Amino acid sequence: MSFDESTLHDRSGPEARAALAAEARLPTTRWDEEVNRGLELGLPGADSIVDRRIPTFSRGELPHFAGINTFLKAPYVEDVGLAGEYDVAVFGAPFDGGTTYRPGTRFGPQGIRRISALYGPYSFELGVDLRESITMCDLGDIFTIPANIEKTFDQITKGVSHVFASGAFPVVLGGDHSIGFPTTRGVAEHLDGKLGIIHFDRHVDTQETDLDERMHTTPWFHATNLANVPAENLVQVGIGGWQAPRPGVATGRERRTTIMTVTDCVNMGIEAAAERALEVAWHGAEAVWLSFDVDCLDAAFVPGTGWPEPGGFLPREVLKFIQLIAERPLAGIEVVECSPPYDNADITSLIATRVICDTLGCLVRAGHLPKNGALS
Ligand SMILES: [Mn+2]
Repeated sequence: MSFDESTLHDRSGPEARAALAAEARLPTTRWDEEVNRGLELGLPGADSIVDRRIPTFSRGELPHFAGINTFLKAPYVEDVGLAGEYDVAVFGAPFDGGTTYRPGTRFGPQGIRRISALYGPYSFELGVDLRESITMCDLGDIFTIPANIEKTFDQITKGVSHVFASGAFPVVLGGDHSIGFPTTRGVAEHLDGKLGIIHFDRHVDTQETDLDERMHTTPWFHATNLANVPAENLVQVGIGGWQAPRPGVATGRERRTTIMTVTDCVNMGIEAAAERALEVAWHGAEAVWLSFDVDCLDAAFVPGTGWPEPGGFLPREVLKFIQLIAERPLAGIEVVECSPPYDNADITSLIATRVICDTLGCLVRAGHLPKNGALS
C-alpha cells in the first residue's frame, strides 16, 4: 500500500504521527468482505437507509451493542475439529472451584465476551487491524465440572492440548488461577524442550495445597513439577502485599523462581523489567506461556476479582509490559481471576479484554501471528 508520509504535518506527537501513517497502510479487504457477507446473510437495509453497506439484520462488528457476544464477535465455531483453520482460537475455562475467597470467575468468559463487544479489531497506537491480519474463532467453553477440581483440570488440559496441537494460538478466558496448572500441562506435553512461564500476579501461587486441595493458590507448584516446565523458567511479575501465603514464598525460594515486585518493575523501568522477564522465561526454553492474573493491577482497576490487593500496577504499566513481552512469540495466553459478579461497570472484564487484544496486536506487529503466513 503506497502512502506518502511527507503529507503528514508534524504537530502531532511522535507516536500519534506514526499511528496515522500506519493506519494509511492497513488494507480494508477483510472489512469489505464482512460488509458484503452481512448484506448477503442479513438482507440489504431498508429503503430509507442511505448507507447501502448496512444490512437489515446486524451481522459482524456493527452496531457494537447488537449481536451475539463471542470474543470480539469472532465466529462461534461449534466443531472444535476446525480450530486449526484459524490463527487464533479463543475459549473459556469457566471454573471457580479453586477459589479461596470471592468466587464468580465461572462467569469470567461470559463477562469478557460481553464487554469485548465494545472493541473493534483496530488499535490506533499499535497500528494493527486484527481483522485484516489474522483469523480468529471463539470455540465456546470447556465443559468444567463445578464440584471436582481434578476432573476439571483433566478437561482443561485436554482442551488446551487439542487447540495447541491444532496450530491455532490458544487464548484461554478464565476461570480462577487454578487453571494455570492444567493449561500449561496441555501445552508442555507437545514440546520436546522446556516451557517458560511469564506470570503476572500479586500472589505467588506456588504452594502445594491450600485448604487441603490444589486451589487457585497452587498452580505453579504443580506446573513446575512437570519434567519440562522448570521453576527456573517461571518469572512472577507484580508480586506483593498482604496476601502472599508464606508456604508459597518458601517454595519459590527453594525452587528458585524469579520474583519481581511492582516496585522492582517500576524502579528498574518497565522496559528493563520486561527484558529481565523475557530473559528468565526464555532461558533455554522452546516456548513461553503468558499467564495473566488481573489482580496484578491495583485493586482500584479490578474490583471484579477473587483477591483484590492495593498497590498493584497501573493499567498503562502492565499494558506496556505486555506489549514488550509480545515482541517475542508466545505459546498462548490465559487471563484469569476476572469475576463479573464482583465487577463494577465491567471494568475488570474490560482490562481482561484489553490485555488479550494488546497481546494479539503486538504478536501481529512483531510477525509472530499469523503463524502460518499471510491470510489466504
Ligand atoms: Mn492473584
